[in-house]
Amino acid sequence: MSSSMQGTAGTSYTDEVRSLESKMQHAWAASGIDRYDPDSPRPKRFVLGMFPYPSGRAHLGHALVYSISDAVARLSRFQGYAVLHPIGWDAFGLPAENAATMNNARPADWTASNIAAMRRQIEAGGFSLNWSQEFSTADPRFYRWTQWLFLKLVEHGQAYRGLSWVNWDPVDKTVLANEQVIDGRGWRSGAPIERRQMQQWCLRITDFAQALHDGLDELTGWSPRALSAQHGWIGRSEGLEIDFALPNNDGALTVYTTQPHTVFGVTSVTIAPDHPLVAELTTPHRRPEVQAYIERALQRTELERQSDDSKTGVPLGTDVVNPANGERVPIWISDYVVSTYGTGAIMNVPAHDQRDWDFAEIHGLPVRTVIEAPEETAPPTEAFTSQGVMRDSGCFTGMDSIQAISAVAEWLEESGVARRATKFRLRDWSLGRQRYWGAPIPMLKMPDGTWEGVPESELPVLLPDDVDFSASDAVSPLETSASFSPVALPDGRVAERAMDTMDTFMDSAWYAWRFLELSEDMPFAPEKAAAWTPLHTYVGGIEHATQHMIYFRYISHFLHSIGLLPTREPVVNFLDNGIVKLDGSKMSKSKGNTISPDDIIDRYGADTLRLYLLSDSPFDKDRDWDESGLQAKHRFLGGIWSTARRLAEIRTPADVVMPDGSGNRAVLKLLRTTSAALVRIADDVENRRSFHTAIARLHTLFGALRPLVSADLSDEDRDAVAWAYTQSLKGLALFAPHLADYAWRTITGRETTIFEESWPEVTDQTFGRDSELTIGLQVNGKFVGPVEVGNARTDEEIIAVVEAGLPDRARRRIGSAQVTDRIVVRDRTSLPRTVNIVTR
Ligand code: ANZ
Repeated sequence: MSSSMQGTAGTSYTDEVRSLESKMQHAWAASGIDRYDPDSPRPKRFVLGMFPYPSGRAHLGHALVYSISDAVARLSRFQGYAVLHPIGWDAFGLPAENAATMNNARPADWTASNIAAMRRQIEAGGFSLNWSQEFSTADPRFYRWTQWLFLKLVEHGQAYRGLSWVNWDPVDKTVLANEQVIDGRGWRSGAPIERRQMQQWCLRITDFAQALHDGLDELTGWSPRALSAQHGWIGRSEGLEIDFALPNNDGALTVYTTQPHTVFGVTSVTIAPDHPLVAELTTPHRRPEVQAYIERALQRTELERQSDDSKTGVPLGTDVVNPANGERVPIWISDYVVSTYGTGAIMNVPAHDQRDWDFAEIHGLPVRTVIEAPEETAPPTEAFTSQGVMRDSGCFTGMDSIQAISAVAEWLEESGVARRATKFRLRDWSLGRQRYWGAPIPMLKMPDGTWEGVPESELPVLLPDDVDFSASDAVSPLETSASFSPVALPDGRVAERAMDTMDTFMDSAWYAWRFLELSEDMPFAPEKAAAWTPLHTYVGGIEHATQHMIYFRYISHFLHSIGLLPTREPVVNFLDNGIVKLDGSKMSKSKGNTISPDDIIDRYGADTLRLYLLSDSPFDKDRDWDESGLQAKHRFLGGIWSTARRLAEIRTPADVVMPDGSGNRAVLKLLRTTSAALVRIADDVENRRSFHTAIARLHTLFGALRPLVSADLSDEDRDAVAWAYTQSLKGLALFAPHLADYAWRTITGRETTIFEESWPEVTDQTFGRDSELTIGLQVNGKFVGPVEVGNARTDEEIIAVVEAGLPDRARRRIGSAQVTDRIVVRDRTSLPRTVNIVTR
């Protein structure tokens, strides 16, 4: 056989790959193999990679996302599912608007040309996408339904106008998005940004906080890191609200705590700078200092305030009474207490809370220990936050601190000064954006000042064209349009339109369902949703594990509550991929360290790129770009390209049939290897989402096939090899579909695609089991010799075989010690390699 890259007529895989891939893509398009068949009688699967934002260029992250979704989609089709694997464009957003301001381009044109460029790039990847279902969220035929959804939210009491913080540019007199604030200054004016409160449209996602929290228990197909991000964002906490009486019996200040047992250690109470009682609780001589502090604090975002450890603050001059011991303690304000969580007021226990410790240290407040550390020696240098024994705590002194939590809580409750409370970190969703390139909020302000929804029949509320992006005195660009607002009502009155557009997270919170059906009459049909949802697999970066995935879940819960979706939870399996780095850092245009997928596809083909991106390490780990690894994948594929052609020379291309077995030991072994590998590859992709091990198995498998392709065999055995080869191509087809289909056609002589075939119905017993496995035996990690385990493969089988025939050397090593564990160690293709017997 010639060198791996050389074909018969002196051509090579590298020379041929571009035309081969484009031929396959044309054949797929012509045959309609990737058609979406909404009414298919087959079981259904909806597989989706997060839709791209059309920035202008697709990057390796996109290639990775669709390589993952495509592997799942293609395996599902082989397994007999009808598959929906669509793509669209998350087309609204600020960059289009910035381009409009800078280059005088229309956001719609800028976006459309970016979509056209990126569509070409993504098409070159050869993903089995349902392009028939493509849409852009900036298309009025889509955003009309985003507006419809908003009206549904209004109808069901989910939307309201509330105060929300915005970034105000005092020179341009406009609201800026967070991305437009650079080092605290406006991106165009350079002016220091002020934080201001403005009336905005908000959504009551907090109504669903408990349901969103509870739903997480169902999500067994999500990674622990994604679930923990969701838990953190929703932030459910159970605690106690405790009333600290104000002087002169003038009501109470209520604090929220999760550690009620520390109440005897309180040495001050701190409230948020924007707590409603600040003014009332500030004594006249403290007022100037308090006022100055509040002004400074409110210029900072909540995030800045909480991540900062300077722990500034000022006292208000008033005391409150600790209900546990009747002691008076001073009230402070500090910006590490946020007004939007709990009650916006906390009891400070410096001895047992590190933030309170730091605060007390800076401001010279006393520290009072009420939980004794088990081995206390020197005076503490930080807060003690573990379990211990209560002290100086009235009748609770001497009690274990964990038991004291509920004991103290009950006592305070019974005394009528406290109530149990459940709190969430989740805040309502402030939806309004003072931006142009988004879906206009379909609301009208009536002459009497009340708000009404635009009638459904008048949707969409179109974005106007007559907008001046350079006007620097408008809160929102829509205000510069003469055609947009006001509007004459049928009854002769005149109403003003809402001038804001929706946060683009609203588009991505429901877009998945639009793929089901691009209807003019409804957002999507409930029957289609009943048949196709929830998403079986959703692929995207872990950075979306909070915001997007929270909003997506919220809107799905909402749509379920009004009967439009069959399940609350939108996503069964969430595959959160890692990122592709260059020399250890994230690729970015601004750093100039990017690798273009186009360039790689040009040189090596899409199959090489796709196989490479999923090989070697788990898909959810970050990986460093390595050209030599890429070339190794290219050589591997080149080897398959030439052996497939070689097989077609030796054996006249013809259909393949599954053999019964073979009298030839090597061929029989190959059949066993092939069927076992295919079972594992399907399991890797379907259940373990372990694409890199599936690819490692393909390497082993094609390595075993190769020598047999040109071996001296009977016709029957050659046919058996051809069968094994073509079935292995189905495994390859999940990652390198072009070459797999090309090789399939070459070997079978068919004009039809491999993707019309089914996954082979084999088990790892189909050809009997290979009964020759030998593995290493260890005692306490020390090698004692090889053992024959015959055809045992599961942990239990292997341990049973090993125990039954324990070699003398192992017996001597174990001696009279007690065996505590037996561990089967597997290689990365999960074949057993070693058994380790562990003794006490
Ligand atoms: C007294 C105490 C003693 C606390 C102690 C902790 C340890 P999670 O679990 O996240 O809900 N807290 C309450 N409201 C706050 C607010 N608006 N801003 C900042 N901090 C606030 O956190 C609850 C704890 O966070 C509460 O329990 C309170 O401090 C603080 F040894 O109360 B703790």
